[in-house]
Amino acid sequence: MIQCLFLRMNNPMIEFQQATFLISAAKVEQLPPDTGVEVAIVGRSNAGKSSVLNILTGQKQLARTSKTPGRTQLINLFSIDDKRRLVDLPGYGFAKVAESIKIQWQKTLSQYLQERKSLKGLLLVMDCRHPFRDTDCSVIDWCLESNLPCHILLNKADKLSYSQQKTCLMQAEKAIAEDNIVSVQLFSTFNRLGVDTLKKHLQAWYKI
Ligand SMILES: Nc1nc2c(ncn2[C@@H]2O[C@H](COP(=O)(O)OP(=O)(O)OP(=O)(O)O)[C@@H](O)[C@H]2O)c(=O)[nH]1
Ligand SMILES: [Mg+2]
Repeated sequence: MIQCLFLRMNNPMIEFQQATFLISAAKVEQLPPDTGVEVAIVGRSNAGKSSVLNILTGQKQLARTSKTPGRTQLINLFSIDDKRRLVDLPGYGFAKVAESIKIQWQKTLSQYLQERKSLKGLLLVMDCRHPFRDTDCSVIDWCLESNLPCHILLNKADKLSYSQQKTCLMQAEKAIAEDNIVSVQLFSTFNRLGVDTLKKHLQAWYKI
């Protein structure tokens, strides 16, 4: 009991619903000081990254969502408290973006991933109907090489039947050979499938 209390004092429940918008940055140089703990949401364009942030914080319009891929074009930061932040990153793999913007964005993304010391984990959002596309796999490989925890959300699970969901999860677990660095779960921002599991996962990452 005493041990339990001690653990809770050192790792208080994260109040995701208190999240507020902090800043939109076009470049890594514009980000706030690199202190505390940051968790970033990455994934292909239209996978549902901004929707994940909204469902997690219980605020429908905190991050802008859209049916048009490529909606999030800046690094959007949200503050949960004075030491913890969530980051909504622009999606990759959107074909209609001009080549020059794609190259610039890739540079910014890799600079952010490589240099940001407060980045303690990545939430990799995939559409469960089209998982593990090229850049997704590069992100996972990079996490393994850099020892950065990566938690995969197989989003839009509401589009699959129960048995399809089971198969999808099983195949994903096989593909990543789940270990301490990479983990995976089913998710749906439409019916809140997996929200509690995700919160528990983040609770560990946000421990200071
Ligand atoms: N069916 C279903 N649709 C979803 C789910 N999550 C998001 N969507 C829809 O997918 C579309 C894209 O969602 P966003 O959250 O804007 O996706 P994003 O990854 O932030 O997109 P970009 O910012 O363009 O990279 C929207 O129409 C959402 O309503 C889900 O769990 N199920
Ligand atoms: Mg978005």
